[in-house]
Amino acid sequence: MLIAITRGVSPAIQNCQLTHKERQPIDLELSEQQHRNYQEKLSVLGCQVIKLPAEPNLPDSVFVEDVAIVLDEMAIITRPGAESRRPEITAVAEALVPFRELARITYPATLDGGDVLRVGKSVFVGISSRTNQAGFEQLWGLLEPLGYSVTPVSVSGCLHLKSAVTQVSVDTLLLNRDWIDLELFSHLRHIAVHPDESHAANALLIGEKIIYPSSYPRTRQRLEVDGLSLFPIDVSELIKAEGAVTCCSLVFPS
Ligand code: CIR
Repeated sequence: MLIAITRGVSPAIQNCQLTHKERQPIDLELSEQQHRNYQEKLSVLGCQVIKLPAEPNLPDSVFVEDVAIVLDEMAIITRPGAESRRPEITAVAEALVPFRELARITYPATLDGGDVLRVGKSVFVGISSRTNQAGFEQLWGLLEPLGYSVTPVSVSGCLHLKSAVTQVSVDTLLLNRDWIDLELFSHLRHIAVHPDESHAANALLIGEKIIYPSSYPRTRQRLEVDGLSLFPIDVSELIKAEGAVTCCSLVFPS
């Protein structure tokens, strides 16, 4: 059984962190509806969805991916790079206690889960405006003894590593070549985002199905031509908050 931890959209989402996007009005009701649709998709794809309550004082707290990394062996509670996001860890850590032993990233390290891409036993860690070298080193210290290879990846031009590259099948990555050094991923197949859709590399793989934003039809076509099975979803309001589909859940086997 797969578990998916999610958290409701904060009524304060309008005050979210933004790094590469201009602030635009976010329709709260619509964002809540889109988020419910997202939870529904997770459920249809076989996840038991845990729905944490919205946090009125934590604008970015719907983006639970950034506060934990869940592996078979343990869950690692991060220390998010944006100070305003650090209180987000409390409720997610509590929700993870029944499932995993917890480890923690601590000062002076910063690490956002959006910067951590795991492909089998290979873990890639974006060094970004949110994740620092100490964050990489602490994660390496936890995972290397468990047999993972842990590789730093320089991220520029986008918020997180997973804004630039995500996994769409057991051996295939979806990526934006302008934001990522292809060399590091040369052992895997690649599908590039359509040049008109720079933000289209964030896809959420659940088993062999992909939850994918409907905002990127040209890249979607590339994925479908490759034989991949897509579940499109409108997350336009969450995209305005610089989020996408991986960031709204933590999915892991129970
Ligand atoms: C932030 O800047 O932290 C949020 N507004 C967006 C976080 C999105 N997280 C993710 O893609 N993993």
